[in-house]
Amino acid sequence: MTSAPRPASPASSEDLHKRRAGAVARGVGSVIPSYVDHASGGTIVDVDGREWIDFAAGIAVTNVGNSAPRVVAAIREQAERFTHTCFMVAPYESYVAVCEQLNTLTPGTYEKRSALFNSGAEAVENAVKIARHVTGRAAVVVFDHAYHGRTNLTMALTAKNMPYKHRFGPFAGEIYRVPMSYPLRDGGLTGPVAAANAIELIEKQVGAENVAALLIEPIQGEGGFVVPAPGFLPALREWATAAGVVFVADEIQTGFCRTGDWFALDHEQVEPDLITLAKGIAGGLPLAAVTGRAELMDAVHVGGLGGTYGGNPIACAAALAAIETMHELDLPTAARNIEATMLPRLQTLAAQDPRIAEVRGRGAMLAVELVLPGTLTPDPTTTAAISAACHRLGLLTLTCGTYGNVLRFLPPLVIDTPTLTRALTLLETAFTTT
Ligand code: PLZ
Repeated sequence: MTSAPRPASPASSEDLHKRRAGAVARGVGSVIPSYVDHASGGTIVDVDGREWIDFAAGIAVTNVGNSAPRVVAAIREQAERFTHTCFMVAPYESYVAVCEQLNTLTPGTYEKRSALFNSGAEAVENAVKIARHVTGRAAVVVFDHAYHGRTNLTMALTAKNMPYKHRFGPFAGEIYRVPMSYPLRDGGLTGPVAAANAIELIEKQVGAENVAALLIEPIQGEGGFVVPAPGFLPALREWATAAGVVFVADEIQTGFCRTGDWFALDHEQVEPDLITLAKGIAGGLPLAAVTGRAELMDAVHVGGLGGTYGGNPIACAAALAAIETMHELDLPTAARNIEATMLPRLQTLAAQDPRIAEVRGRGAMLAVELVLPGTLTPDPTTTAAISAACHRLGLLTLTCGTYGNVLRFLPPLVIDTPTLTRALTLLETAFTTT
């Protein structure tokens, strides 16, 4: 799985950081000040020769690892044949093959169609377009703590102001936000009760007959790895069916084996009408998709969906190779094994450290939420300090959450057990020394 070592770049991270300040817009941030030289299935090596254990996977993208052998071979082979013709101009097989794969792999036993795009935000935008077109309705219901992207429509769908929305409005209209099932913070409401509360708000404040789509992350990503109580998603699914509302699952962060199933909805056997996909789909290349019921997807007029680069041939070749790798290495099981290794250690840590209010997540999408001991008051300061301590120790962690108080762990699913175990020891050290 390791890429051939290449000579490190002659520039140091410090040099590159200085060059960056004069070239790259300040609004684009980076978690660490180190610049990458190469990366593999569980580690990143920077230009200074320092190794980092990767608990970010490029924000849940490199599920098959960086430079996975099949992915690299497929990219190389496709790049030599042709790099771009635009599927809307001169189509090619790999686009069709990716759609066939997605139609088979995603939850839902009905006939499906797919369309390919470049980014998660673009997939979400298109899912909303399709739902509005099909229903002739305008309203879109989203949830507290949701994250769906940074474009104008998806900023409106995203909950958190800083850094995503601040002074970037006005935002798209007809977006309505309702409470998410968040067991730690909603008093432990059962899934069906939390769903009934959300549904009541929708019916009273929006009107079911005005709602085109209900859009939800089955486990919230940027919003804090919030896992809804069991029964929440099935109850919303049932209501959407009865109300003629398109149920859209945003599995951009949870998809492609991350949670121990191919998709997070598989866990409660919920079938979406549309599902948005990106991130893990193509082993690191930019590709995204909307997959869904054939009668919804096919309702849009010819030419109504598309884009210059959507389903670029190199990205499609990478996706086919990444999906083959997921099968070959049985990555759903790998994600469950990561959970089996990590969860007991995180729980032991939580039992010893009163700042950890909860350990949660599923598969290789795990997190701890930090509070002031004895309260539920979020503690973003300690969270940032512990994450920074991890970075000093060589463990690349990310934070998330509306309150910035969740430390999340997203290792590549191919990470080997010794590296994973070493990472947990570093994490424990970060907690005991911060
Ligand atoms: N939907 C559920 O997680 C992307 C964004 C990080 P794009 N999440 C990481 C950042 O700060 O920009 C995401 C997601 C869910 C949609 C998206 C958007 O996907 O590929 O970043 O557009």
